[in-house]
Amino acid sequence: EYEVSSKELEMEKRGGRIGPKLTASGRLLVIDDDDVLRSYLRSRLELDGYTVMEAADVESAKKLLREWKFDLVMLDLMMSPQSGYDLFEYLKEDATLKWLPLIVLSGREDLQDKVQCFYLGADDYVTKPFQYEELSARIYGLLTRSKNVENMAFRDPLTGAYNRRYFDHQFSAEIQRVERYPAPLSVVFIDIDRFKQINDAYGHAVGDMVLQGLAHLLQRSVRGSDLVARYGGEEFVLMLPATGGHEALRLMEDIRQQVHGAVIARDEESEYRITFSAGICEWLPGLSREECLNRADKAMYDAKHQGRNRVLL
Ligand code: GH3
Ligand code: MG
Ligand code: MG
Ligand code: MG
Repeated sequence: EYEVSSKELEMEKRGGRIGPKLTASGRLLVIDDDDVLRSYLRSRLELDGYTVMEAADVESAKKLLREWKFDLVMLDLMMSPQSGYDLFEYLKEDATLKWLPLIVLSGREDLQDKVQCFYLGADDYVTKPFQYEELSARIYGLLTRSKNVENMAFRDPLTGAYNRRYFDHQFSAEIQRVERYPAPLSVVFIDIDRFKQINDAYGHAVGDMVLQGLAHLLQRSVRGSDLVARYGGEEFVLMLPATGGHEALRLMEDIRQQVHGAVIARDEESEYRITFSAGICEWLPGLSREECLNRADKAMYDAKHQGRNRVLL
């Protein structure tokens, strides 16, 4: 049974904490059948700045994992009717959940449980009762490391946009998801018009600034659930979940006009403007990731041939 340690209660009364004041953020999922523990953890984690969701059993945890994107999961082993091990299997089979940082919260000290959990892919194993400060520090460390690894593996260093590897992975996962739970899904292929002329006329550094400017504008113009990635040199792709082809066309037409009217980058010498051409493909059942992207790419080439600075569906 979980108990708050006397030291902790003492600290809480003083409103203090051992560790540094955190500016923590992230969405955490606490899965435990112990109501008291869950609500205690939730209130402490929320004070640290996290967003917290709770599940009391494996089925409701699965439901939340399908509906939300979490940064970290805390999982109790001893639950009924299904145990925490059942959720382990579920997480490891799903491409989008496989690498989700996972801390096991267990009442069992058995070596066998610990060893099994780490082989199954747990990042940490904390036994109950625990002191909140220690758990909080473990969460913070795990989140920081996983964000860093994610950034290095999945972000383009020049623009900060996601890279092609991440896009392909997420797009495949999204296709898997809409095959199971039907919903609209569109992708957009964007290519800057006559970008070579910018490099030739003003130099590579200005070209780089322009790429950064466009990436920022794209990121500002889409929803949080949309994905912006740099796919190649001066090519960007967007993944737009819950968005049909015509809605994507309206969005892209709006972005096209914004870019056409904007100063995308500036330095002491000058202000730089660009246009882009884009192609959209709405995913339909049976289309592979490659086929879908090829269609968007082909629509983009048609837009080029029709005179550039336009978007085609
Ligand atoms: P189009 O309208 O037909 O797309 O013409 P374009 O000039 O944009 O097309 P092209 O594919 O011929 O040229 C793309 C250029 O993008 C060539 C390459 O030098 C430049 N480029 C690719 N990656 C980078 C980069 O990271 N930084 C800079 N500054 N330029 C890049
Ligand atoms: Mg339990
Ligand atoms: Mg190109
Ligand atoms: Mg181009």
